[in-house]
Amino acid sequence: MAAAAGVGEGEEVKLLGCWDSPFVNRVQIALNLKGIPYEYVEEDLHCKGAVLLASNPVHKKVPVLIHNGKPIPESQVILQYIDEAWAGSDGPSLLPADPLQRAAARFWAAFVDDKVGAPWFTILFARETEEKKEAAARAVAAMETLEGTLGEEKAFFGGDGIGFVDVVLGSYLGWFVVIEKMIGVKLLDAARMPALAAWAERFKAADAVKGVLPEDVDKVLEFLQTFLRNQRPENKLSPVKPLPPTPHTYLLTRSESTVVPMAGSGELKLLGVWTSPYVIRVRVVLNLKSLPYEYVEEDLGSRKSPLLLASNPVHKSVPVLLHGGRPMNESQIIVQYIDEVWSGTGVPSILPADPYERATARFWAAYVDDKVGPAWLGMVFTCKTEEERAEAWDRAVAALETLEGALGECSKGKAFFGGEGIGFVDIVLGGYLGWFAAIDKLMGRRLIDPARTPLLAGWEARFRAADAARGVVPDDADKVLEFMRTLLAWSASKAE
Ligand SMILES: N[C@@H](CCC(=O)N[C@@H](CS)C(=O)NCC(=O)O)C(=O)O
Repeated sequence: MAAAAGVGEGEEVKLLGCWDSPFVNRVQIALNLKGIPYEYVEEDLHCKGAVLLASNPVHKKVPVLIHNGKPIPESQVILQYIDEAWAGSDGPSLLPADPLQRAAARFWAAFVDDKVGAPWFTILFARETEEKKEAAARAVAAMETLEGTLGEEKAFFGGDGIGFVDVVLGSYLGWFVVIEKMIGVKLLDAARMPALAAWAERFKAADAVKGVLPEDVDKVLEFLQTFLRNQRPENKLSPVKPLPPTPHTYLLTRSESTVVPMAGSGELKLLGVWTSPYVIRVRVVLNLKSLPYEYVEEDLGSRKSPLLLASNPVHKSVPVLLHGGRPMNESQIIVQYIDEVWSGTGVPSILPADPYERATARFWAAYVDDKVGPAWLGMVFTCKTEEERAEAWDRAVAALETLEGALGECSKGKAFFGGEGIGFVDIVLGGYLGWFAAIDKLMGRRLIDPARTPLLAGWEARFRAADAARGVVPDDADKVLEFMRTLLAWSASKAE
């Protein structure tokens, strides 16, 4: 496709992909929208090329975008990178300029991969038809929520033109037809979801989309069958992991509502729970930016506040940040929102300015929630046996070892993942530290063991000592364990 004015000269853009992958297709659509010429390399996922393995050593998945030799994996990270690295192109912006609208777009894009993408994967790879159908029902419920979000008035989720959510959701459209043929379930039923059905037609007709999505249903089905037949145990596909479930079943064991006294305006309200890693992140970043906020401790057991239910109707989880009464949800998204609204001279930045460094930070932050989050939930709440708990421990340790390497690379010998100061990855990982100490006590071993991960051990001490973390990251492991036991007892009594 032709390059837009000023785009592409002297640039080397390569995309490692697989023709039927929605994650790859969305990157192709974004590059087309921006008018960025690129070289496309088709990967054989059963015999991955050396370049793919070297450029995405952590996940070994497509897509990987390689821009002037620098690799960027993970489709949603790539989309944001494209938007930021080619901000000056003639092509449209994927994310809106307004921080609140950006937060909303990020929220719905995450919702799509969590609630439509994860079931999509189960429909493809589960053995039993029953399991496939259950996953399809979950995806349909999510599509109905999206129908309500899109509404009648807008041509696209992005407004008049295709935006971030359109690209993320639209990339699954080719597969919807395949799924209908496979199990007879319509994920997008025009009778029940007229707005989405009309949206899908508009999306598929766009120049940037034409020729990208797989259209030949039988070819896709045949490719999938061959794929499943060839799947050798040592080369098993790793499933698309849903985002770790937000622990909205937390039971509150103490109630407090405080105004944290600090300089600045008073229009921020945070709904939280004191032990939640996700809430702690938001509190740390508010402290880093010296923003005063009202903190409201929620009772998440059976008495979620009406304000919480009204301001996070989709997940009903904390944290919720209300800024001038406008709510936003999901900790990583809230942290980016705060960073975007309160930026400028003298204010510490959470994400770096350089698009590639931003993509790297987003990649590692997603890694933490993908790998550390579920292991933490398992060890503390969901594992039923000692064996299961030991497996979750091993997964957490393996992830922390990978993060030890990431810390070395990102910090370039400085104190934090973010360099001299606390950055995005520091905040995301640091939110778990109170729980790590509690787990250490429970298991009689150290998760961040100075002998195994010396860099992380030094990092933990520095993070805990930072003004922004003090009083926010729990330092009393016994109290955290007491919280855990109360919660488990409450869950057990509910189950009886
Ligand atoms: N979260 C990733 C998912 C990418 C993904 O699952 N890619 C699949 C192809 S659809 C893959 O490369 N699988 C190879 C493997 O798991 O070994 C993204 O958004 O990029």
